[in-house]
Amino acid sequence: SHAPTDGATRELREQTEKLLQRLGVETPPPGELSARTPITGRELITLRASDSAAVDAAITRAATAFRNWRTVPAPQRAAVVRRLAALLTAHQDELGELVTLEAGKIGAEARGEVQEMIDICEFAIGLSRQLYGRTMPSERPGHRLMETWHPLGVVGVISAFNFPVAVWAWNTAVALVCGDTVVWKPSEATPLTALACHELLRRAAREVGADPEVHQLIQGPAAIGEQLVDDSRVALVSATGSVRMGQRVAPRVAARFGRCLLELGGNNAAIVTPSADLDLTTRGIVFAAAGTAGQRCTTLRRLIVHASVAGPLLDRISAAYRQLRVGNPLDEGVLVGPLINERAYDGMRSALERALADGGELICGGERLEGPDEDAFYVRPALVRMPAQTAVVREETFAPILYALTYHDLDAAIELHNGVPQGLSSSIFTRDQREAERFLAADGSDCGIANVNIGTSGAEIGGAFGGEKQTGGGRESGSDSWKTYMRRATNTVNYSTELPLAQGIRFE
Ligand code: UN1
Repeated sequence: SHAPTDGATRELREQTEKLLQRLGVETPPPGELSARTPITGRELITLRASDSAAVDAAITRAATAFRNWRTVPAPQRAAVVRRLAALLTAHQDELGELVTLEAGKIGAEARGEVQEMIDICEFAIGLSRQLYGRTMPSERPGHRLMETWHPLGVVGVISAFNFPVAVWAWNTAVALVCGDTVVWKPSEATPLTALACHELLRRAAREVGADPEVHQLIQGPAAIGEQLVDDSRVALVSATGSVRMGQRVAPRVAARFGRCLLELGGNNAAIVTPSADLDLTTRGIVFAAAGTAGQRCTTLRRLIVHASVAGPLLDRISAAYRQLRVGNPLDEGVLVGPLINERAYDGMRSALERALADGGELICGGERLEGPDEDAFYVRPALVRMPAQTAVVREETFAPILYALTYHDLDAAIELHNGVPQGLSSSIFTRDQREAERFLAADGSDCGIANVNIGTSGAEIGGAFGGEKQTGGGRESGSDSWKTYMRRATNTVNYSTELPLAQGIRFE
């Protein structure tokens, strides 16, 4: 009988409706799209998917809004983002709770995700006065040579379930101050947090007298996103998700000479050297590998540990794993919530089977826990010692599996580290400066993010976020990622009465 879960789901439904109301979202009309909670695996509410005409209309509205938005001075555009930050601050707990309900994140991480949104808003507000172009010395007298950054156009944002709101904010806060308008296609698994963000942003725009049409939301399956990918009015497609998704998106955007920003899979590793502080290392590893139930693109998936410290380190990690509370993310003290759905669980199970068939030794975890319902998937994070970096280790399995490999020589460790198709995040734990610097050098980690004495996940918004190889090469969030959201013009201005030609050419 499903009676207990039905009761639990009913409560979660009521909680969801209350949260949506408090976030200013009207209950959407029912439809074919199912908003579920991984806490019980059951449906919360249904809503309508956008059809092809609705997607087209959304792109049209965004393209129309762009014509005016691009002429609004950037510091004035920032007013919308400033107001959004205020609304997010006021609603941090409510939006965080909705993230917990929809994505299954524990409260601290869900609130942290909203914090990341507020942080990127602040970054974007400051950025609005720093969209700097350079001035270069002209080779000609009486001439000025400079570059100007202009708004790019409509940005299509495709985001994933695991960071349902922060990744949207990275893109949207920056795109808006850059003078772009946005059409957002969130993950099918997280339509409600998307509704809430959309509503907060439109409210922010209205409250500061800006055009709310600068942001459009479309909801539904992958085909909806594909329409965005193929529409030549969408100047930039910023897509976060699997390598497979990126492989579908990139050639299609390239075929129409659009711009892509891809943030795809990671298969992040940490090298632990003999001098590492094992207490600090253990804490860093446990958060990075087991946090968010292993469902971050920055999750630590591979451990490359010096043979001399492998025993004590793996002991410490497995002791910590045994203490981890796995369960309902709404409960105080729980550190690991559910997997998003059954497919994620199947992926984990089959990866573990393959790892064991390859000669892997399961040190701890990996088992499914008794959840509130057969539709909910709670697992204990797994630690597996591998004899070699086999095919399954080189793949990204979006679940909490940490593969441990040993090494004797740092060069070989770096080879192993880089010997996967993905290149997002990486860490070295060491107290030896030579080893740390080697890891960060040109012949060290080949990832977009390389850390020393901290884990692979939990990056701050101030740095550029993204990675190399199959991770897709894009950079979002801080640093100079804004340049991807703008177009550059090189300007030569002649303020003399002569017309000297470059390269000393005479044409008379
Ligand atoms: C993601 O998993 O897609 O660095 C983004 C982190 C977070 C962002 C992760 N700040 O783990």
